[in-house]
Amino acid sequence: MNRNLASIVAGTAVPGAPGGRITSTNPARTSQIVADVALGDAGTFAAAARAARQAQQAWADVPAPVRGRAIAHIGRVVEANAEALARLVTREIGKPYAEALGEVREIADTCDFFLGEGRRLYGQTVPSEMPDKQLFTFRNPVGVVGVITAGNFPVAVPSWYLVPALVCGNAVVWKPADYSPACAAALFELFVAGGGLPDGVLNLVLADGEATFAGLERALDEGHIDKVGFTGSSAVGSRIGELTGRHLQSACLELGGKNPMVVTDSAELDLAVEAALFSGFGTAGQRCTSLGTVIVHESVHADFLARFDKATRQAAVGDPFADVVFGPMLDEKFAARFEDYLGWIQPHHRVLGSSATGRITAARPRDGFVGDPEAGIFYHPTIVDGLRADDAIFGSETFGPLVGVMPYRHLDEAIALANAPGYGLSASIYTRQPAEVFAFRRGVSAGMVSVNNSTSGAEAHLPFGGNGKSGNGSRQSGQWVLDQFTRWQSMNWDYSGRLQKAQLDVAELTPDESFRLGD
Ligand code: UN1
Repeated sequence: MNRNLASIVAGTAVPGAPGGRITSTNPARTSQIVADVALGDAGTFAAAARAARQAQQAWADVPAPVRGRAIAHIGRVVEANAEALARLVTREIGKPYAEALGEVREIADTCDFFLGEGRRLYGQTVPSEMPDKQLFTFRNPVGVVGVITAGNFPVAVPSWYLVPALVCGNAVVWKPADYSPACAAALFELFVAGGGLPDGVLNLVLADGEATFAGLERALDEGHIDKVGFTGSSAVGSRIGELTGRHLQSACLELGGKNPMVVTDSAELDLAVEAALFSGFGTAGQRCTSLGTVIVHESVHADFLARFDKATRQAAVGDPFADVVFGPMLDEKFAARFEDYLGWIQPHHRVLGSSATGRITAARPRDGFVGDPEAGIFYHPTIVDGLRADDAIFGSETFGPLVGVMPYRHLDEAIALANAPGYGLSASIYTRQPAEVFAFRRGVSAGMVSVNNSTSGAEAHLPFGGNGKSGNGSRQSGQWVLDQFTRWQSMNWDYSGRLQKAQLDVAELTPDESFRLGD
């Protein structure tokens, strides 16, 4: 079914196509159109922020437990539509169907966590230093939240923003990736219908990147955006951080990763290989948590590499509705960028993992490919061994099915290599030695550390986020994200009937500090 989509502001589809028209196609079968899309422009984004501003106070006035009920209903309606939504994810961005179902599950998990938050959103009562005075803290919504998301997790990652933002009493303008508009429109409908959300509480803006940036700038100038949540590249994240910083705001930034996996000499190699395959090539290596470089102890380097090469050669690649490890690239623009990354391979590298590198075609076939490679945007999985610390492939995220491998001798050296690219999202270690686990945890710069587990597949209720080029230290998910979508307000209440001055009118006890116990 082909869909006609437009932005939705204050409950109404935006007429015309001020930002032009695009089509969204199936990357596994590029002749198949998934949606015709009328794009909005900067004005659409600014109008959506105005509509959200108008709707926000009434939404904040809805008692938090009732907002929590809305989240509960959204979770149930997402579950009831799980297969349809997962099928759409697979059709629009080519994520294998089993993974797409997992992605939908992550929305329900997020709703399950936050539905109870409507009944918590705890503040504190705090003792005062003076009598007949009481201190309190309250969580207030920040106001209007602008959410800008990538399309590699077109429904789960947006829910990480939308669910807590809404339960905390904020109104939202959501701008999804321009290559996953049909998934976005479906999720938007599930939220609005399932949650019974009043018009304007959640608004959808379909626009390209530049129009979004201009619209965000305008909305910030007009004072209609109070917080930005952004998931995407480090380059765009730093532009958004700069723009919001000028407005004295700190955005919630979830950016790229160059995620290392350290395989020590005590590692169970087959487990490490399975994890490298899943996190290196799952979603065709297009997760922010995808494995970047395997840093493997020199004594097991050759053995690990041989096993990893074998497993990668045997991995099923192709039709994402079949049982495959990975399907197509998300969109042509990611394929074009991936071609650039392949150009970073140097003569000193050894390339393994498939029968060829680059796009899978009749001339460059992949053994065991499932389906017709030329119908879509499919790439060979590529292992690049022999990385050096000054290689571009070592230092930068290479979004796509490419994993680097390099040896190390001492754990300190492995930790330094893990941190060297300057990202800090997810890092993993395979070892049987507790001392190595804790040395790694302490030394590695990542916000998320896995022990005997891959770099991807974070659970939806632990703090998610990174440091360095991976983000500005903000964390999503679980109780930690509440600090992104609320502001603490403190209140003191003096009922003594006089002006008691803090720090001045405070009773002092008189200790005897020279006191010593007798023998
Ligand atoms: C992302 O790629 O932006 O941990 C998020 C994982 C997923 C989320 C990835 N649960 O791999």
